[in-house]
Amino acid sequence: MSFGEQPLANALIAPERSSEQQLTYELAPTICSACGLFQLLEQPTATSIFTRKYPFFTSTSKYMSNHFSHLARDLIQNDPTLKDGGFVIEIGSNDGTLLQSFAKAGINHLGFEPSESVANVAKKNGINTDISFFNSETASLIRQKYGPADIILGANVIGHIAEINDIGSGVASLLKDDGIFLIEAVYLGDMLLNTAFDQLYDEHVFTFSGTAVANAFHKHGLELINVERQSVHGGSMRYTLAPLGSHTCTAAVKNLLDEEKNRGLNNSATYIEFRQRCEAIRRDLPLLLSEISGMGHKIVGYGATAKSTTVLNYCGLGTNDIAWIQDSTKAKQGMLSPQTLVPIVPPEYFREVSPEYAVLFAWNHRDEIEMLEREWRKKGGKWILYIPKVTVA
Ligand code: DWN
Ligand code: SAH
Repeated sequence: MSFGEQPLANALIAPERSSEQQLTYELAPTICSACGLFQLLEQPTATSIFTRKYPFFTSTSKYMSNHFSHLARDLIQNDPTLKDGGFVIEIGSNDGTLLQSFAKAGINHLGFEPSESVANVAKKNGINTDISFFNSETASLIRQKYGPADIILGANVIGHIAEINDIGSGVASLLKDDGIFLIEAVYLGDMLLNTAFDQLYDEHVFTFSGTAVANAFHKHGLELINVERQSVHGGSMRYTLAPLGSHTCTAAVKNLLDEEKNRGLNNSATYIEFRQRCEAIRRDLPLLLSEISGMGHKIVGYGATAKSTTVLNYCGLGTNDIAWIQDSTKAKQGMLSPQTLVPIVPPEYFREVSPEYAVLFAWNHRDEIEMLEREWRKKGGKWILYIPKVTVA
């Protein structure tokens, strides 16, 4: 299916450059019937996406910071040798939110992070960070310099890298014989179930299922040994992989692969229904917005997410529909949304204006945001939701 021409989801525009032509590509996902890998047909280059201005900082969500500190705590508890000369590597370490727990525990660590904007924050906080893309070449340089890793982590990043086979061989060569490779990512099954089409954008080259992850890494000698559902980012999966035969495989893996077969994750009918539900949202959301603004109410956006770029461009929405978007990220404030040029403002402005309606583009962080915006809700502030379908709450 196609979501049309789209700009890069995080390519925010400085107001003085708003008349310049922006890079666009066709957002057209498909699924490989042989290996089950759900993927984008057209993929803009990684160097055009992950730049020195990349504006997404993991630490903007307290909930995500907690999630990652729990993950680190569990890994450290499960492997007491880590504190004794162990080595943890993170791919896509961003501002160091996850690695900081290992650093605090005195564990050798290294993050691969190509986007300078976020990597520099991690470095400033004392997190060892290599400002480069992880690939088989950089992996081999690190192995020569520091030796193999006990744990390689990749949260919301492995599906961002088009050269998945190069990643597989890089990870396999950098991991100890009894090491583990842990991936966390938005889960294809949840994306389909929730009609969360806004999880699709240039950075998400692949949206993983258990079946696809098992197939993709098996050919590099890595076996899927465990899977655990996570509630974060609207429904994610944690996949643990290890060198073939080094660990026992849990029943959860077989259960998930069976479930995916039964749910028809590899059947075209599943995707035809998904497309119909996406098209219903594309029809209903602009209608609801024009109805509400026709009654004289102000509508804004909440969270200048990567996801919002897909929604705005797919549904043909712009400044006539959404006055501005509030976002707590300093680097996003004062910028304009890609292609649609909606201004991004700080939270203080949201609270001052107290608009009647806000489209919740950061719907994956709803619990956290409801707590923050209690006062606004008490005053009658309403969310416009579009996932799993268009509603007012
Ligand atoms: O995979 C990816 C995920 C992890 O992060 C990346 N490819 C890009 C990015 O996607 P996103 O922009 O859709 O992520 P979030 O976490 O949904 O973005 C939330 C946005 O909302 C941030 O810009 C921060 C902002 N925010 C806010 O203004 N107030 C967030 C919270 C929690 C808040 O209270
Ligand atoms: N892991 C963090 C960040 C996710 S955003 C989290 O879960 O919140 C994706 C991050 O991966 C960005 O910071 C981006 O710069 C980085 N990235 C993209 N390609 C990469 C690669 N090949 N190697 C390492 N990091 C990469």
